[in-house]
Amino acid sequence: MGDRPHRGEVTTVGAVDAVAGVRTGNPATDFSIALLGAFVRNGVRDFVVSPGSRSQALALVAAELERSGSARLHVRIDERSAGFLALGLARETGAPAVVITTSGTATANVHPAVLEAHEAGVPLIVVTGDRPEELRGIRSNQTTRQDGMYGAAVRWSADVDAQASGSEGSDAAELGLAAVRSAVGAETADPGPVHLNVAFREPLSVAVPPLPAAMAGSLPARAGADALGRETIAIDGGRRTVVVAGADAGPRAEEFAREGGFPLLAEVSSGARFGPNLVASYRELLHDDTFGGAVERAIVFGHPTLSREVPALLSRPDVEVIVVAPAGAQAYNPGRRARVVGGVRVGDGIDVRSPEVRGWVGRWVFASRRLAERAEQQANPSAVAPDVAKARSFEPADALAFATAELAAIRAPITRALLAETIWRYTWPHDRLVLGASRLIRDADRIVPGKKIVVHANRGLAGIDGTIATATGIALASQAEAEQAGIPSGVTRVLLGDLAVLHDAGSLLLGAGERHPHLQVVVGNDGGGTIFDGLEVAGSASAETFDRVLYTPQSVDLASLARAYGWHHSIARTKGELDQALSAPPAGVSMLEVPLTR
Ligand SMILES: Cc1ncc(C[n+]2csc(CCOP(=O)(O)OP(=O)(O)O)c2C)c(N)n1
Ligand SMILES: [Mg+2]
Repeated sequence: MGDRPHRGEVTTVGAVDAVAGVRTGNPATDFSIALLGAFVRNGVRDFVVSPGSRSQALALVAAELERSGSARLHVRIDERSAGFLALGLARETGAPAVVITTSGTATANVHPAVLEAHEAGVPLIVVTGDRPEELRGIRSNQTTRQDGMYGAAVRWSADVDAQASGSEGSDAAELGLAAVRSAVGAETADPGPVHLNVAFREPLSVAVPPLPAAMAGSLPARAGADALGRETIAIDGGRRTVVVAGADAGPRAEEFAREGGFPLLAEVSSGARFGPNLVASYRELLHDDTFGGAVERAIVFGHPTLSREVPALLSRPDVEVIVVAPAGAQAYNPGRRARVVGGVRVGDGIDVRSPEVRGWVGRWVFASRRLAERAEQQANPSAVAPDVAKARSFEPADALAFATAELAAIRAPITRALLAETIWRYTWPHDRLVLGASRLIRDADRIVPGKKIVVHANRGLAGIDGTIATATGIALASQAEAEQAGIPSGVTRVLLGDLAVLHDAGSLLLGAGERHPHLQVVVGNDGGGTIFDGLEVAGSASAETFDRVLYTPQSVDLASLARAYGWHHSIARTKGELDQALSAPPAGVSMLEVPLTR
């Protein structure tokens, strides 16, 4: 979520609009109109519905809100897909997306997305349909203990009787506002998921009358870090300092590093991997005594998860660690010895033009560029500038040598580093890049250069689940918002491994009438989970056993899988094919398969 600003100010429940006045006489439907109307008035734009009987009133009202132009509706039969889709929508917009499910196991399928939202601080509102108290605990059909089922992962949960608060509607509206305020952290500065478990009695709904356009209001503002008791401190000079930017650190990390003249060690999904102070090859340099060994202070933004070197640095007793956490009750704190603050500013004692400051940051940046050039040459030998003299020569031998070299470059096989580097190169600011949990995100983190683009990754829990659904949500939200703003919308690409694709294959299902975003799923197919080949035990365990329980080989025909769901599929085996496929992704949804060697 980074520093994404929240839209506008608090809208109060008192501002009753036309939707809030609609009554049908059916408690379930009236409650649903009041609740969902309140969501829209308080900044919610996206509803994700999974079908079911108990939640029918909510689902029908959500459809009516879309029809009246008040909100966007997305329908998914699998609640796990629905949950991650909502997570992606919320990640991209900063506004809570609402997931609506029926009772029973449906509710548990949202749990993975709830956990990721909890750990990553993404606002999400889950509304689950349930039976009323008198039907619970007596083995009624499809009835279980849903109330409070997400435990400590939610910021707030409520068990509500739709009938008790339905006829008036004002209680439901209060509830909607309270849920949004809690999800965005309006009082707590601790955004995350919220659960409303709603008991509906029969008759479960009536036809929803056409609703007037709802008063689409703005989102409550998130509280400042002082709500968490965290102050903003001044950082002074005199200590050799680096800035570390982990997942979702946001552009503030880059700005602060630049203002203070600090080297910026920014992970690929930090939202801060750009600018003059960027040290892309930070891992190698952290191993080096004259760089990593010389660090005396680290200022951390976001949630670093991609390297072993950063936690090692932060647990060194000779390194002072300051963690900047303007939001989130739980702060990153390796070794529990960090000073956690709400913000930092550059103190008066720092002169960024002084030779010491410029020398320190300059050495890091220079060394990083040297390493990056070398890595790039290894990843992509053909990136070495073509021999232009030969191209211009009239000697047939020169022309042939040039053509042969160029052809070899186009036909070069694809490595992980080349794949990561190429996808990065084709991503522009109006595009979105989503990185799955795989060897590939780590390779990308090792090599890609600075670029100001929007990158998302579910690093809250780094699950391989829900990656396609999350990327779909990001694509739908970014493209809808661009369209609304009248600016060209780009493409969303997701780079992930084969097991992650198979884990979330169900999210390839876009039902009839559902929006197809411009989304390219890029699969690095190495036949299983090769990330585990990096484990120490890979060298000592029996190869057969290791493969069976960790690598978990698969040979699914991804082309058939994609086509079964109506997705375009293509394969890139060489650098030339990869360039072609990434530079012009087909309209709508497509899968690009890139075979990789183990
Ligand atoms: C839901 C979930 N289950 C299990 C894991 C453990 N895990 C991490 S990476 C991985 C395998 C990834 O394989 P693949 O997607 O093919 O990527 P590769 O590393 O091969 O590039 C697994 C099972 C996880 N992160 N999330
Ligand atoms: Mg794999």
